[in-house]
Amino acid sequence: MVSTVGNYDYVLDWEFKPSGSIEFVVGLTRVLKVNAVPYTHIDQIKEEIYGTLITDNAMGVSHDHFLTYHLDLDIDGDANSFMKTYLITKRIKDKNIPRKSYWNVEHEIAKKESDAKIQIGLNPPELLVINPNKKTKPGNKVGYRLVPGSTADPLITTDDYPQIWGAFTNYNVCLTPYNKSEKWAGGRYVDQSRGDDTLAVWTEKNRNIENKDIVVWCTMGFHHVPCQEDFPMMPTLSGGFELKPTNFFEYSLVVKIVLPHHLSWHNCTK
Ligand SMILES: [Cu+2]
Repeated sequence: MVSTVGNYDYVLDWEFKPSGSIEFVVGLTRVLKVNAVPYTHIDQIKEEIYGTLITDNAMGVSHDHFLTYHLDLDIDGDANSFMKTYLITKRIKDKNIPRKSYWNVEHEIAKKESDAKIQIGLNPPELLVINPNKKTKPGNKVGYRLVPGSTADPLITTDDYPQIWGAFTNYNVCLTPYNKSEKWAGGRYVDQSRGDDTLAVWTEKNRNIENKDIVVWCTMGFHHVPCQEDFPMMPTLSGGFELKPTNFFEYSLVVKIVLPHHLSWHNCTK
């Protein structure tokens, strides 16, 4: 699928993998937006400019791209929960053990919308949507893990008007209970609004999201400092994220076990 916003084409694609994962990919391409400037060489520039001089009299403007996916997941039914799995470093206190530390996992179920606002950062928890009412044979709750790929945090301040309109980018992942009227993360009219109809405003209601029909909002971001190779036609800049089965299937889907036919070995006595 290709959708065009401004000068760009956004090529949106997704694919089921043999492992049971679902991969989402976005590619950005086409004509770079440029501003006319009087310069033909960077030595002539004595003021602050807001991009890169990419050819004579043309500046590629520094800018952002943010894309939010509205993922109305139903993992083996519509009553789901959002679980954060933290990887925790632990000290070993027993002096008789030569090792000093290990790590283990701690799970936390998000009860309210405020528990599920995620800024990925350097050491994020694993993010899963589980069905707390359905279990596998060993007793694990069935789930799919969201593996964010291209994330970016906004670089302008939260009191700046573009960021009030674009406040859905304040977090890389948000959760809401399903609501038919909440479909567009930036609201229906975006820059013609006062930012009062966005994902950021909806989540301030702090509704219960445990064991409910929930929606995952996954926001991808790209900060784009143009370079000469982007002009005039930009090579594709791509990123994506993945939904990965996690205790959803009873075994690995990439292992295909073929039962052997009966064999008789001439030199075998049994
Ligand atoms: Cu761009």
